[in-house]
Amino acid sequence: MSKSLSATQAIANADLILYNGHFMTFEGDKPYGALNNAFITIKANTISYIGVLTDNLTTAISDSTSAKYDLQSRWVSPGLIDCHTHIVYGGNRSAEFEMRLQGISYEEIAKQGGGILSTVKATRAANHESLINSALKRLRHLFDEGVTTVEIKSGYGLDKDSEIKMLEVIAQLKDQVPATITATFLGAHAVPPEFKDQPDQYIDYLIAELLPLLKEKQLADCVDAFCETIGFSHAQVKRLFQAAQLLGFNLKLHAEQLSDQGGSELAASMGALSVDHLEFLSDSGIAELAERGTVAVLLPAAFYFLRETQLPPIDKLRQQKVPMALATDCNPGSSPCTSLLLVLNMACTLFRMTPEEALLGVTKNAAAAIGRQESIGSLAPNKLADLVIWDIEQPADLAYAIGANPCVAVIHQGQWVLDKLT
Ligand code: DI6
Ligand code: FE
Repeated sequence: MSKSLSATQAIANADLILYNGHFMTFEGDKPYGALNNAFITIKANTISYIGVLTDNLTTAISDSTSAKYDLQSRWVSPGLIDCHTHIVYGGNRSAEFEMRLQGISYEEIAKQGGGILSTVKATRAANHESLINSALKRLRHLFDEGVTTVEIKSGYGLDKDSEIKMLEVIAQLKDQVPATITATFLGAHAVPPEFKDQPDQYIDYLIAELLPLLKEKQLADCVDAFCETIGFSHAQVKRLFQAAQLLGFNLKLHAEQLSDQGGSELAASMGALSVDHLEFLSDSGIAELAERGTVAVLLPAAFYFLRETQLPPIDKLRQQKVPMALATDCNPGSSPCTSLLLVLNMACTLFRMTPEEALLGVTKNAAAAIGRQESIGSLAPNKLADLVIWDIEQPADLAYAIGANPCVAVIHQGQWVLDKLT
């Protein structure tokens, strides 16, 4: 880590200076970590300084030959982070949506071989190119709203070749998008037809055939699973996680979405980065998350789309100071959502989170949910320069408006990747 520069040194050495704006830093004790009438300097891909403007510094900025951008009192936030998506998949599930509108439940559709398994069929049949193209269309919506980091899970292949194909697609996307992508292996998303009624044998297969290969090819950062009656049991997840941990993978878990399986306690006790969904999280689960500092990732768009009624225990998570993150869960079955700004509004409206909690959930806490809190998620010297410029009057506007997109410009690792002003 480089040592911190003085303001005047940083201004003199900067590649880019944004000044005359307000910053949500998510550092320090103020709400949103707000810094008013401030500036930020960027050197290469990194923030070199952020601070309040004084007359002397304003003069230093106007004297400097660095590239400059007058924010004209706009707000700047860290690049938004969507820390839980299944954005790579084949096919389309709107017919299933229509079935649900006729009264057939998500679980019933899954039991009949629809649901996740219908996307598995379509994803297995799709080639790399078509998976990349359909994912890019969805990713563009996220980027257009200021998302600079996206976690993407596999889990619609469920055999060696197709899971590898999905992870290769995710790796290829990394080179094609103006954002950071992280990859998570979700082989234990559903039991594939080849292992029907043999979930233990499928877990054995994942442990023996897939995990070592993924390690060797470096195709995944994290290992995830779906711990649920229609997914995998506590014991099966534990076996998979033990093997994954031995190979050095970070852990995440879909837990307590439709019932309480004790998955959160298991994952937290094993040091998982996050547990996700959590509508049925128990008090002992909350205590374990608090003790381990595990991030609770809440997915209000899935809650909304499945018309769930059991709310995640937000008050208790808040009281126990469990870090809460938010994500789109973008997937074809339970959350066909490509708007992280809409998720902010849903988190406030449906879950009664505050706008500040919601914004922390897509910045600082989302960074922790993917193990990147050292480099992204807040605005501070030595962090990567991932920034969004917003045309808003105050930070809460981002969670308040429905269907608005006040994103004006985006910088990813020091580079302008979107600029709607020019
Ligand atoms: N929980 C979800 O909400 C998604 N996966 C999971 O484990 C749904 C995936 C799908 O229906 O395709
Ligand atoms: Fe999910």
